[in-house]
Amino acid sequence: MAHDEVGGAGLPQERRIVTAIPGPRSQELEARRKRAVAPGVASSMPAYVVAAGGGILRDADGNQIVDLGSGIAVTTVGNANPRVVARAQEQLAAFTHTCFMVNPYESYVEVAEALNRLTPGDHEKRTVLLNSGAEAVENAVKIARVHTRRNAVVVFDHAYHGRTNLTMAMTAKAAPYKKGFGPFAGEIYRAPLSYPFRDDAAAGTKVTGEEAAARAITLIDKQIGADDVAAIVIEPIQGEGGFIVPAEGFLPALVDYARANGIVFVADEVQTGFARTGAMFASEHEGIVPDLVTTAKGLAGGLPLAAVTGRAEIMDSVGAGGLGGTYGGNPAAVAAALGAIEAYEQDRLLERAGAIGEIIVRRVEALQAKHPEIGHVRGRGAMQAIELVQRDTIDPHPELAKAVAGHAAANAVLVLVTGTYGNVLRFLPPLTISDALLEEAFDVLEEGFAQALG
Ligand code: PLZ
Repeated sequence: MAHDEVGGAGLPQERRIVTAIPGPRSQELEARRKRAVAPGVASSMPAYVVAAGGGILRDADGNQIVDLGSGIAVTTVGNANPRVVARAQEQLAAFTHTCFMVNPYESYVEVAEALNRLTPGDHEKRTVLLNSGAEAVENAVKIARVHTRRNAVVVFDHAYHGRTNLTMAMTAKAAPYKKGFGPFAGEIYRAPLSYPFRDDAAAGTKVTGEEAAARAITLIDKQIGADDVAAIVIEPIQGEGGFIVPAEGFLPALVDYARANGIVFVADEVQTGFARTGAMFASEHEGIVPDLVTTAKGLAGGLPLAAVTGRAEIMDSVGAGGLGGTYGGNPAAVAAALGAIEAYEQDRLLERAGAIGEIIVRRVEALQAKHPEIGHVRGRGAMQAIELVQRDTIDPHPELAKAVAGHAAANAVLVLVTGTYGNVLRFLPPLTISDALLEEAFDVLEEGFAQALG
């Protein structure tokens, strides 16, 4: 392998366009994929990756793509981060699996201890390890139901919690996540979110977080009854929904309501967790202390691992054997998590997320001054997005999002489109991206806007 094909920290940090993207080798692979892989699994950018690290994805044709997606908020510590790779490799050579439910191992306990220490609140906590974000959310609901002996679960407009049967019911958007996949799990109730951009436009005035919370709480009281609610589950900043940051005060009001009514408050930090927002967890920005926190994505630097962490008295409600799964807390994944956690704590990544956020906001605000189609700039730290609208309205402009993302992809910049209306471009690079690459990526996006809007 040539030196510059080595991934991780060794990959040269430059954007390179060697062929059209996707190039001939990627196209060949794409043709094979069409015959072999179920079409239900789609890819944003069909450039096949051979190595990645820093802020770069290198494809099978030698193109080097600037990564503004982090594999959807996973490679926050950088792809193939040396701390992650070294720990996982060492573990793989020692043993690959025992099943924690058969024979335990220390590294699982260490990750649980770290999560208990790092998640918001200094109360006594326990953790269970799982494989995916959806599985973590499912388990949080199981735990809340056993603890409260209640059934109802409150979720929000624009929410994303996963693709399994229970979490599909909790996810808001029908196509492509739910359409045709029912019947869905029962006892899931959807409340209105605080969505400042659209709330304020609809009301013609600023809707406060407290007002938005009152709207949700009225619905819960009138349509479910607080006494029947096991859990309120919410992403502190919605991810797939379009990086929607609720108005200040919304989350604290919901937490107060949950606490006053014996409802378990679950923060789904699967996408927001681990330094992404400039704090270890997004809940911290509003000083809320959730009863349970679900994590995954950034937790293990790319290996599949997820967790539910929460108050000991809630977690202890489930008896032995009630939680688990064959692979939950797999040895290689927990070793990787220990490497990733070490990186979060020792490589000043919280600070880096803040600095990346400042660059992104500066660039997109300059763009917004030129293009009023950028209706809203929002986010925290290295989790930023722009919502695109038809000029002088709040009508979504998904075609513009697609055109700009398409221009970026053709020019070796990966940017992910999201949001209920498909009109949000989100920027969530690995925290190991250089300032120079980030600026260059925004030069490309700027061209994309100029080209699409003339
Ligand atoms: N909760 C808040 O963001 C995963 C999904 C992409 P899994 N988001 C990306 C897609 O199209 O499948 C997510 C999330 C929040 C839960 C999940 C689910 O996590 O690890 O994908 O199951």
